[in-house]
Amino acid sequence: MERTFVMVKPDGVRRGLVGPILTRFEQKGFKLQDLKLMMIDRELAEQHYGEHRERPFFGELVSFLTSGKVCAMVWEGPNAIAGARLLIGQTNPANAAPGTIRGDFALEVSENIIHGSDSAESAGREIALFFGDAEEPDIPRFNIDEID
Ligand code: RTP
Ligand code: MG
Repeated sequence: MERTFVMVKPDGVRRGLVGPILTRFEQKGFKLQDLKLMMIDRELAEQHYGEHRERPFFGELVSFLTSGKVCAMVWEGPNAIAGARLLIGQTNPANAAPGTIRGDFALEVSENIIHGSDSAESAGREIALFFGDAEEPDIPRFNIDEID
């Protein structure tokens, strides 16, 4: 069993695509482990996309990511990291196959709707970055892992 971090970017939230995206992941069979709608500050956006710091589009990417609410999620299932990337499709929506999220809902690389972790190392890092230590929730709640 594997966990991955997925995030609907501000363009996806603005366009009302959270529902259709949740549906695709649920229909595939992945299990939703955590979810929150949130604003990202500049520091979190820069940390999240730290590997692209030297790329020419980095400033634009960070501005875009902080331009509105995102929907951060953790999904679980066999091969969840690669499986989520298959549902998401190629980085540039112009090359993304129909049937994938980017292939069906987006036109341009700068507004490509959704993020998915690209490796086990990224997934662990990104889940910690966005959801912190699951053992210490900031709001008292039932332990969701004990509910089927
Ligand atoms: P993501 O991290 O958002 O899931 O996307 P990805 O793995 O498919 O692609 P990555 O190489 O990690 O790029 C991160 C985001 O940067 C923007 N980008 N712009 N203008 C460009 O050539 C360009 N290349 C990448 C995209 O928004 C991409 O999602
Ligand atoms: Mg990436």
